[in-house]
Amino acid sequence: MLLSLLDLDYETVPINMADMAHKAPEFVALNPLGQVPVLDDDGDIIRDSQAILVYLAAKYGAGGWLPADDPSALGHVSEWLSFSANEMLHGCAVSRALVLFNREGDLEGARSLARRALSVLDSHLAGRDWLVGGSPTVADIANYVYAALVHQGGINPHEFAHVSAWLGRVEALDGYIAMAALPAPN
Ligand SMILES: N[C@@H](CCC(=O)N[C@@H](CS)C(=O)NCC(=O)O)C(=O)O
Repeated sequence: MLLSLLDLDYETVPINMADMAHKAPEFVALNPLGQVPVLDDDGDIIRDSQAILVYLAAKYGAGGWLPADDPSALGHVSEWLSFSANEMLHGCAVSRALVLFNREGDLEGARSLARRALSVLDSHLAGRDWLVGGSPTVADIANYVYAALVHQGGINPHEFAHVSAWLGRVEALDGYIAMAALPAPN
């Protein structure tokens, strides 16, 4: 999504996880964790979606998306990147994976973590357009996808009014690109 928001040329290489292509030697050579996503920018290989967001914003963001010169704002962006990789992943993404892939696991526990994470996000977004400062940052993008897809885990993100309005603001950005199961661009 950030590649598109930054209007960069890129090629998407699908990895067939059902066939365990993410654990094949050629993929593990790119990411020893055997996880997607991985970015290859002219031979510079960056793994992990939060790391990829930071890299792209720092390299191509022209001063937007990452408040690199403002230690306080940068600290708050890092808080929300961490929140996406922890609370949002373990709540929203795990609920979704348990439902979509019919996996064994504690679905009610994951849904309760998801609701708690969405409530924290909702309270923070009351009276604010973006997670940090007055314009969108990588913190918004990192959290957006988990919140926008949580309906696939059986939770309606629009029950959270401020989250719902913020999802709409992300979807109205120039260059917003839909992914499977996400709303089409306005
Ligand atoms: N913190 C990482 C998590 C990456 C991750 O868990 N990716 C999942 C798919 S969304 C994966 O590749 N799982 C396969 C595995 O862990 O073996 C990120 O945000 O990139």
